[in-house]
Amino acid sequence: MTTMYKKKDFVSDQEVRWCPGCGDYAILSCMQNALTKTGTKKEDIVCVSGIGCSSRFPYYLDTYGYHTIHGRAPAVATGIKLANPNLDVWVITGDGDGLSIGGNHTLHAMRRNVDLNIILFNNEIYGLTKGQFSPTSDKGVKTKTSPFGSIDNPLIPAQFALGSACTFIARTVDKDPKSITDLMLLSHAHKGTSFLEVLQNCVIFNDKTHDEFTLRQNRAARTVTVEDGKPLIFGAENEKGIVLDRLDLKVVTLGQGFEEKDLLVYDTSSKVLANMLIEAHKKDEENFPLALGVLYQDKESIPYNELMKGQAEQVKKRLPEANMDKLLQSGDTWEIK
Ligand SMILES: Cc1ncc(C[n+]2csc(CCOP(=O)(O)OP(=O)(O)O)c2C)c(N)n1
Ligand code: SF4
Repeated sequence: MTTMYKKKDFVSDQEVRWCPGCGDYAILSCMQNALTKTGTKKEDIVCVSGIGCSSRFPYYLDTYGYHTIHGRAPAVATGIKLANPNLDVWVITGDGDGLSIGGNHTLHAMRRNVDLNIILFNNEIYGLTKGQFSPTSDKGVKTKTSPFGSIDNPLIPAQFALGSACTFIARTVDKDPKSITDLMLLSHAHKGTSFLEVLQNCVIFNDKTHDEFTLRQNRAARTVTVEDGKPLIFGAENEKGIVLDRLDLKVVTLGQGFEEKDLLVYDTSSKVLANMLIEAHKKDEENFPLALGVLYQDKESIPYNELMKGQAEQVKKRLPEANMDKLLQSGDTWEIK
């Protein structure tokens, strides 16, 4: 891979206005690192965001950037990519921005499979507006807008992406910079919409909410990192594994009737497996690990922008003499008097 830049080349001259200790800093730093490795020229990189603390990101990254309106970053980014498919377009959004007001826009960018890299910072709260619950907040959580405990079912971003026909879905945590950078690079390499969720800590309004999965000392026991062709194994001593038990997944302890060869081997091309892991964790969060890494990828994916270009070329060949004036005068026309 070509390395054209140093990390400092992607640091902007803007004063960072995130709270000290906010998880957003780690993600920004990983992005600055990742961009040194993509080989893309700075003038060909655009970072688009909506509204929220996370959406301040484009100011802090020294590339082209666009701080758009609440929830609409995927729509604006789609326009940018279709107008100039040579650009690397990154979308930065939060759980409130991308899944509440922007849920519709995120869904359609994904199902169309526009070649965008979406990074969703999931702190399970509205940070910028000072601590209201969001679509990913846990049931029962007490916030400024749920003083008696939220009665909403939380949305699981990776499952939303699976249901929206997204062709690349990954998940990681803000306390694992290597994994964030690696997954950003895999997102970038994917052709089509890539969706990377980062569990991010809001120190002010929802502190420690992901600690069970994000702290280094808990990660081995509480998460499983999936890899294509590798068995589902986890635990501080790699002593736990996941097996297929009829139509369900089950956690087992190695040496207690199960060996490594009995474990389920992950296949990133299987939506069924990705969904089973998500469902098993949802059903029994205490005992079933949270899956991290690339959960799903369609390696054959053809992005919308390529299909659009191909279709336009075909049509141009078929209709060489078409012109705008002729088009406007064609079909049913009315004269309004
Ligand atoms: C149309 C509109 N509705 C509501 C708001 C208020 N608002 C600003 S940011 C935000 C939520 C941001 O939450 P999230 O995306 O989770 O980002 P975070 O601040 O946590 O990074 C809301 C509701 C707005 N700016 N515009
Ligand atoms: S309010 Fe939360 S999400 Fe926003 S900058 Fe502060 S710590 Fe980060």
